[in-house]
Amino acid sequence: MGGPSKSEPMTRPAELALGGEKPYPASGTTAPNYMKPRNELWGQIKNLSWTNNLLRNTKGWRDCLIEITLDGANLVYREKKSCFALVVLTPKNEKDLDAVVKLSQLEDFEVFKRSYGVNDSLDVLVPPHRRQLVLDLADSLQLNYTVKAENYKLIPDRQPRRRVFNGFNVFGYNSYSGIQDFIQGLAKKHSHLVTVEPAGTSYQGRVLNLVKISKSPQGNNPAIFVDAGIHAREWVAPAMALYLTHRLVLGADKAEELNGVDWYIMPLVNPDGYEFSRSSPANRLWRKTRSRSGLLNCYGVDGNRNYGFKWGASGTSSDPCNAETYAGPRPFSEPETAAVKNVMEKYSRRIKLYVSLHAYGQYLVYPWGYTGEFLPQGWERLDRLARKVSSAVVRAGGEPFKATSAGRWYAAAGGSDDYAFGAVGIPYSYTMELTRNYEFNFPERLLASVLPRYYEGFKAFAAQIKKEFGAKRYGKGVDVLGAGDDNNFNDTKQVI
Ligand code: 0X9
Ligand code: ZN
Repeated sequence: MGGPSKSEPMTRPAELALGGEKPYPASGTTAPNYMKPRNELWGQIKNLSWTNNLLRNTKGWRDCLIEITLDGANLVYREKKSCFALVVLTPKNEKDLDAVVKLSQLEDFEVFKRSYGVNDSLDVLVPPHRRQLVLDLADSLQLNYTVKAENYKLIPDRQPRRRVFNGFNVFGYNSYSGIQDFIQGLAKKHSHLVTVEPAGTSYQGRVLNLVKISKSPQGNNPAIFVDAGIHAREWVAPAMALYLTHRLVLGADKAEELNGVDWYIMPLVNPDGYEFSRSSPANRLWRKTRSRSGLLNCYGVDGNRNYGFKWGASGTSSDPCNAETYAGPRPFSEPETAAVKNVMEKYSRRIKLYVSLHAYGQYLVYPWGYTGEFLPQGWERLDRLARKVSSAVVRAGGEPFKATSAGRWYAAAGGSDDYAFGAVGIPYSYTMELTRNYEFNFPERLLASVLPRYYEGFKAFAAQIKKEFGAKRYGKGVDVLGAGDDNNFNDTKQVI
């Protein structure tokens, strides 16, 4: 049940016929599931990985199904109009939550966002031929769900451009080259304040730039390191990193957040994936890097599973061809994550705060990410600062963040936040998931209202770093947890 029917075309000939592209299975192969008992439905879903593999490996799979038929000896394929549905399931109690967590572990659809708890939704993108099955399952589990979009729209709405710089819009989604021009332009114009350092090269050869903003030529200040865009489709993240850069530089005269604190910003960690996600609506939801897996014709590693701290311990996949969370062949296999690691290590003595920008859901999470069972020693500090930042954003008119450990939301190892905290010893480390509605398609026209609100959060971050690690505190024997200290022992049992 649920697998491909015998009349379906074979994979191999189709691959050849399509010049290496693997085909979609024909639709309509799944029998209706009305009133099926719960266990049988779970069983069906688990058996579907064969079809799922095909779907995920096919170019444009998220766009629309392609129907393949045999016409004599030839394979004929055509696009169908039935597209993917965005299904939002909201647990109303602990029992629902259990079911939702279980459902999110299945592989037959793409999880956009996991649920953190009661009243926080699980968002999944469901292919047309699996929609009925998923909805039946939700019904049988008595889950509250909505089909938010019947045909999920992949094209973001675009706005007339308000240009503040050559080819670059500070409240827009910019190209890699536009971003490069902007950064280089800033460094040229504000050379006393901004330096651009090449920190590595992406798999496809794009330069990974690190922007340093500092008022202190001696370079003794505590530092904040912000990166963005490790996940290609999360466009609002690099937009925020660049807005942060813009504000720090343009407001440098008055900005308290630059007095006594240095900033290192890597605005686009995964430019290959980013450009791929910009290349066509069918590629809009690309998440990973673009490295090619050894012998296989499969692409990409989830950069946020590729860091070398508890690598592969939880929430990752080892299948390069079939998962959004493939951890890579080994830790730091990706030049992009190796570049971030090198920055962390090079400036480890001074970096007191690391923030990795992502989307979406309005979460501000801290280590551990690899486990939901334990919290690190001193987690209260991390939690307190997260709440301060959230309050600052709320005061500016923004939405609050859910502050928690990443692992309590869902456990996933190999994240940059755990590496910064656990391996490098950076005392404050966060993953910040920007925006809540619109999934990955946060409209460009709304950037002008949300980015300045988030900036207030960064002011709160800076204030804390200054207070705790600022110049006056050095030399007085103040006992603070500094970089190089090992944050990886004396874990505290998770208190939920
Ligand atoms: O799963 C992730 O990598 C992050 N969420 S996202 O939707 N942007 O993909 C959360 C990472 C939290 N940190 C760790 N699990 N270490
Ligand atoms: Zn992300």
